[in-house]
Amino acid sequence: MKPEAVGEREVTLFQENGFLQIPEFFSREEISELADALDSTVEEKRARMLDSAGEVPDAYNQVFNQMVNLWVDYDAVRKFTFNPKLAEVARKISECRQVTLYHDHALIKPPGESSRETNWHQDAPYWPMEQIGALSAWIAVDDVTIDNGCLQFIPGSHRYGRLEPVPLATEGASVLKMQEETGVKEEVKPVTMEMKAGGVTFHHGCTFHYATSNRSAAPRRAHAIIYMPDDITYNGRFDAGGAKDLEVGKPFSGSRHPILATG
Ligand SMILES: O=C(O)CCC(=O)C(=O)O
Repeated sequence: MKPEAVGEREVTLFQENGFLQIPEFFSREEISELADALDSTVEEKRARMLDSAGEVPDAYNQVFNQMVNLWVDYDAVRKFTFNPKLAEVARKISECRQVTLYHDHALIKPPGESSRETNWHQDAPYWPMEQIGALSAWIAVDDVTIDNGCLQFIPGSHRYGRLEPVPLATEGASVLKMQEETGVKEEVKPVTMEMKAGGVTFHHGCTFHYATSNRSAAPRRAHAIIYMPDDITYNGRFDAGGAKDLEVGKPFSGSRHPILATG
């Protein structure tokens, strides 16, 4: 589907389900450019991070290797993070005037025996935002299937609002289990987002989502961008976008949080 064709039907789907899939958003040529960019930048950034901050816990790396804010240092990735069509779809489906970047991140799920599932979770509990409403675009850089860890969503789960964070490095932790323990009977009908490289899914920050471990022989590469609709303000917690000058209660702004689309 061409991004320009996103209209009322897709807006309604996103508002009702909390996610939207757009196959073939990027062409084969575009996605191989992003794949090359991720391959080189992720390695270089990892080496720099290890020098300055030490190792990320193994359990977390078995879920995925996450590289945040690649756009800041790498123009080849920035081109995708700032892609105006992607940002415009995020703006349209979240029905807002403009969207601002929170951060981008490469999410590489390693293959093999030690690969681990991405626990059922919501994103919003990890973000330093007063309001909910922020959303992610998740770009499949490889073909993704149930075997290598495509995303799965629970339709309508964004209506539960923001719950407690789920530890992603703890095996078996799950927002679904948490819901059960508090007496909420969730009708669990996950929808599986298999797609070819170049496809994109958008999900609301409160939508329950999950990915199996990567049982293939190659890494599962994805690049995700988090967008904040206009009314989102900073709540004072750690800003993974890297801004040092945000004011509590004020909208995210400044060079680390550029506006990516305006209606
Ligand atoms: O890539 C994954 O396995 C999980 C991605 C995710 O949780 C997200 O983009 O919010």
